[in-house]
Formats: sequence, C-alpha cells, structure tokens
Amino acid sequence: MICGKEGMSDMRKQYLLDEGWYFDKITEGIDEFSGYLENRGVEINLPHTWNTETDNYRGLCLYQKTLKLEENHQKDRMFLEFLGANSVCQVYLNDKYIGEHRGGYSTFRFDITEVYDWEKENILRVYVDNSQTNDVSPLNGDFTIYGGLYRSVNLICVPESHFDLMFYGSAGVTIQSEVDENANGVLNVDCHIVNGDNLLLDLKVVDAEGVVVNKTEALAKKQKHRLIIEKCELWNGKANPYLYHLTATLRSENKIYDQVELTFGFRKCQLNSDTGFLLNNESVKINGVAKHQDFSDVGNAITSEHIKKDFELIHEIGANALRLSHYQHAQEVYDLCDQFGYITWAEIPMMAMPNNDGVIDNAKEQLKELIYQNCHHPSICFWGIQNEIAMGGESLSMYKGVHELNDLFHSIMPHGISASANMYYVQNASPLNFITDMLGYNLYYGWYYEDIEKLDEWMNHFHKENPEVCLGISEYGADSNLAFHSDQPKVKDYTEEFQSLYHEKTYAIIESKPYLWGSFVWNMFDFGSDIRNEGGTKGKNCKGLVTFDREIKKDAFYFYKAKWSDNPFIHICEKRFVNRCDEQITIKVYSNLKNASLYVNGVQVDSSEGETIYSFVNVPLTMGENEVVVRGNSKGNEYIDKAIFVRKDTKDESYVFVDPNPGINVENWFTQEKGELDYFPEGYYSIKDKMGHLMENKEAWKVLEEKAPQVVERSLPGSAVTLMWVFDKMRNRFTEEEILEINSQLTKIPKKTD
Ligand code: GCB
Repeated sequence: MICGKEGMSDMRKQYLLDEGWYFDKITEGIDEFSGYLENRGVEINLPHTWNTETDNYRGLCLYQKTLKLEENHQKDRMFLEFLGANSVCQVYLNDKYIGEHRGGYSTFRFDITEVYDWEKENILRVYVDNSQTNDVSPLNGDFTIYGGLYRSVNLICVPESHFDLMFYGSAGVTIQSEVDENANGVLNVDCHIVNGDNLLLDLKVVDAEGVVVNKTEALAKKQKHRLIIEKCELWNGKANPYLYHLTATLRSENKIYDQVELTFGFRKCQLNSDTGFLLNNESVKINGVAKHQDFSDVGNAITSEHIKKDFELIHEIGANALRLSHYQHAQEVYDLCDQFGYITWAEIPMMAMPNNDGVIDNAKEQLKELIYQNCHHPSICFWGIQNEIAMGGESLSMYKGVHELNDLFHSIMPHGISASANMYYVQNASPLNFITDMLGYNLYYGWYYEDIEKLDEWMNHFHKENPEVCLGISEYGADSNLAFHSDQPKVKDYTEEFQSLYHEKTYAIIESKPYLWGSFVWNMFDFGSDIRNEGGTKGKNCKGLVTFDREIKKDAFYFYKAKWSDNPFIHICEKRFVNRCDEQITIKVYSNLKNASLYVNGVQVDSSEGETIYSFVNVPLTMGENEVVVRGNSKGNEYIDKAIFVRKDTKDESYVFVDPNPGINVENWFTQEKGELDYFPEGYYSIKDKMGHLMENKEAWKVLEEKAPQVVERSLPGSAVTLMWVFDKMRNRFTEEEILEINSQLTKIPKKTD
C-alpha cells in the first residue's frame, strides 16, 4: 500500500514511499532473482541507515517494499525518486533490473513505467552498498560513510509530456540568475522538456510579496529563456535574504501537463585578493562554520527536526556563512540557507584523486548533479570541487583532474565561483593553488602541527608570494572532550579549555588579515568519524563547538557568539571544570556586553569594561562550594550567568586525559635515558621525514612497504607530508610499538650527503 501526498501540479502526483520497507544485510552479494518473500528482514521506515555508533558495517544491504497504486496513472510515466542513497544503489522492480546510481549524496531517479505491473502488487528491491570502491567519491575521508536509504523515496507520476525528471536529478528546469549593470535581475531559465514539441510553456515569476513581476509565454520547444526583472530586489545575505519564485507550466491551449516551482534570488558575488569577499559590491567578511549532516543516535538518517535544530544553533552563534561539507546536503538545507541568508559553500565529496579515470568520471557526474539540482539557490556562492586531495602527495594527473572539474563547472556556471580547500602541506607554488577562483586552506596550526602563532606568518608569506590568489581559511579547529579540563591547557590534552584558547588565538590572527575572504570553523558540531579513536572518544571527531547530540554548547561556542551575535548574553567559561584545588582561580567570561561584574558567594569581587573575553584573575575560593555569578548590562537590561566551583584539597585527576594509545605523541617517547637524538639522529631517516623523501630512498621505502602498506598505498612521489603526520591521521591503525619499530628501522638508514 502506498500512502502519499499530492505533488504540486494537478497533473503531477507525488507519493511518499517512506513507510513499510523490509531491510536486511546481504553478505552473499546481489541475487537477481531473490524474491521478496524469501528474504524480508526487519521492518523499517525511511530515513534509515544501518550504521550506528557501534556498527560500522560497510557492505551490501537490501531494502524491499511492495507497491500498488490505487489511483489510476496508467497513462502516466512513473519515476522512483531517491533523495539520497549511500553510496551505490541498484534497483530492481518485479525482478527486472531498473538501474544503478553511483554517488551517495545527490537526488536521482529511475523511470519504472515499462516494468510496473498494474495487475498485481509490485515488488521493489533496492540494493544499497556503502563498501569502498575505486571510483565513487569519497574514496576516503574523516567522516563516517553511513550506508542506507537515508533520505526519502518518492514515486512521481507525470503525463508523457513533462519536465525531464531524468536530467541529473534536477527539477527539469534549472535557473541561474545574474544582476546586470542597470541593477536589473537577469534570469537564465533552462527547460528540459520531454514530449513537449507541440506544447506551450508559461514562466511566471512572483516576488516575495506575491506580486507577479514577469510572465513569459513561449513554445515549449525552446529550451533557453532569458527573463528580465527590472530593478530587482537583491538577496543580500542575512541582512535581506530576499527571494523570488518561478513557476514553469507546460500546457496546451486547454490543458496543463506539468508544472514545477523553484525559489531563487538575485545577488552578485565577487572576490578580491586584497579585500576578500564582496556581496552586492559590499565587502562582507565570511564568519562561517562548517557542518556535516549527521546527528548522534540517527547518523545521517536525519529528519527536518534535526536540520531545524542545527539552524537554530547556527542562528544563535551568529555566523553569516556555512560550509556544507564534504558532499551534497539535503535540499531542505540549501532552502534554509536561502531563507535565512547564509552565504554557502557547497561541495562534492572529492577527497582523493588517484590516477584513475573512473574517479574523475564519477566526480563529474556528482558535480553535474550538485549544480543542476542546486544552481537556483542564491545562498550558494562558492562551489567546492576538491578538499585536501593532496593528502598523499600531488601528481600531474591530479592537476589535470582538478582542471577538468573546474572547466566543467565553468562550462555550466560561467558566472559561478569555484573553490578548493587545500591542506597545509600544499606548497605556495603548487598548481593546486591556481586552478579554482577561490582558495581555502585547511590550517591546523597549534593542533596538528607547529604553534598557533605560526599561522600569522604562513598567511602573510602566502599572500606575499601569491598576491593574486583569493585566500581564506576553509577549516581550522581543535578537538575537545567535555570530561577533560585544565587551568594550564595544552595542545592535545583534549580539554574544553584548550579548544577555547585555540579559537581565541587563531581567530584573532584571522581577523587581523584584511585580504582574507574569511574563514570557516571546523566544525560547528561534533560528527561521526568511524576511523577515529582519539582523546577518549571513539568514532567521533570532536572539533565541534556543539556536541554530537546538540545538547551542549562548548565554551568555544560562546566565544564566537560574543564575536558574531548581537543578541546580548554573558557566559561563565569552564563551568564543567567544577573541582579546583587552588585558593585563587582565574574566571573567564565570554560576552558581547561592554561590562561585566563578578560576584563570589554574594560578594562583588571585580568588575571590568571590555569586550568578548573578560578574564578575572586571582578570584578567591573558599573550601567547598562557591557560587560565582557574573552580571552585565546593556540598554537598561541586566544579563546574568552562574556557576559553581568546588574547592578541594587535591587535584581531580579525572579531568586529565591519559592516552591509552598515545600513537605518535613523540614527546612521550623521551625518557631520562633517551632523548630526541636517540629517536631522531641527525643524518638518518625517521618518521619525521617527508613521504616524498622516504620514497626516494629504496631502503627506507622498503621498510614502509613491509611494515605499513596502508601508508604506501596512498602515497605519491613528491609528497610533502611527513610520515609522522600520516601516522597521526591514521592513528588507530597503528600501535605505538609499531610506529616505534618503524622509526627504529628507519633511523638505521643513513641519508646520502651530496
Ligand atoms: C581536514 C579535513 C576534514 C577533517 C579535519 C580534521 O582538513 O578536511 O574532513 O575532519 O581536517 O578534523 O582533521
């Protein structure tokens, strides 16, 4: 039985197929004739993923369902619509193969008209496989590749004449808008119509108030249309996310065949390598956050409620931009970006580009789907075509691949801005810095490498060497585990306090560079990453400003709120660091108020004027519980926050993270007997060498081939990443002993001195 709701036109009907599926893991591979009854599995509803925080199965699964339409659509064409199936999906109807889709994040459809049987109940079998492949991106990544039918499935019935549902999963109508030199809106509408040669096309544009601002009638044979909206109102980010609405109707003189609707806006996006990003000719600094699409407990099988929750928090923090990483998100997410005015970076899941045509071909398909399904969204200002592909080194074929993707992008979106996110090890002169219109670097100074302060130097140096490149920071962040605390926070102690400090210092550097287009915090939310086991947390990346369940806003959240939000608030930091053993402590407060007063146990101990960060030093604590209150005023209103700190005789050791698998926390290797030179003797190889250099030495490379084939597999000549860094990224695949052993073998191989 199908339950469903009506689609948007009289003629087009859409039925939601989210209920009554049977699901099973299939370990024996696809059996083309394994019928529904033999293998029912468990009953589930969509959205669904089979991955949980404890089950990271990557393989084949089967979803089955019966279909019987009660309404008569016998003259219609029927399409199955999948809004997202990760990663490879094969569909069979009544044991007949319908088709395959390779790519886990976009909408796709299949025409089932010829196979649908009106006489009986139809059996739909959908095989979904999230195993790693050689061609379907992402080939790897620091996020869980949850398998499943994790977005809705629909059945769409349309007359023989209709907007093409098979055009890259798009609406069959795509629109790209521009603003001309007279401030008129230009709307380029592309209509892909099936069997419409003798029909008419109506295009109607209404503004946000519902006033019709353009009505165009044309022959449906004509594919491209250019509509002018005089003196259009601009979509201007959060300040004015103004939207228009297009209705395209396919009709004859007396009958409507099909109709689709799209919301869009007009805006002008530009980049300048000296001043950054301009929206509608005004300079706007990108104060962005990045996000994945998963949530604790449900993985990627999220609902509208989850999406709304994320937007509530993003609204609260006051960001003006979103990086929707590292793949296409649900249509609803881009819709909300349009409505709320977030400047958005969309991207395809291109995280590794080995010399393999399959990868590029598949990435091109995913890019076309991303563009055709989303090019009407005014919020999408940047289109990412690669993220950190140089992880294992660079190659000519990689440059060629990125060029091909960039050219493809511009052939479809001549006015669009393509973007890349490069990693720290990409050298200033690398061709990867000069292909796309916009460049981001993912920089983790003071977390994965070197000191936070070095970021300043790096940016100035890059800008000096490449003054024509439009540079920004596409990621930066640090992990925290809310169980861990310290009043002397240090890198990799996973304390909430270090995460805050990291953001304070890094953001100050970013803010001081006028030439940057801005930055995106990595990440707004903790997210699933089943390759991780770090900082006392398994299966998660904890660089979020908010926890995976969205229940707790970490202190660093309030740092950005103080910077970005106009909503007055005051927040005492380190509230979870309850137990203290010092007579006096420092109390830090984040606020966007201009004054703050501190009270301990009812007595005012300090007050100060300032902004963002207030630091009250030498605050006395009495033994036992102390109530700390902070108050601030703005426009006659008072804002308050409270915390309890308990003074004890001894230090609470549960706040200290003890790494059971310190991996390559090399500082831990040094003992009183053995120092740095014992582990890293001069003139010999070690894990501190660059992969490219190790590769050039046969003996050193042999050590890796034998002891770390997983590393060898991913490496390319010339790679500037160090082996130590690679181990850090793959930390749960090697034990500390294994790394020590590899290092010890390498340190027996002298470097040639010529
Ligand atoms: C990166 C990646 C992102 C990771 C992040 C990290 O540069 O682009 O996918 O999650 O680093 O946390 O290491």
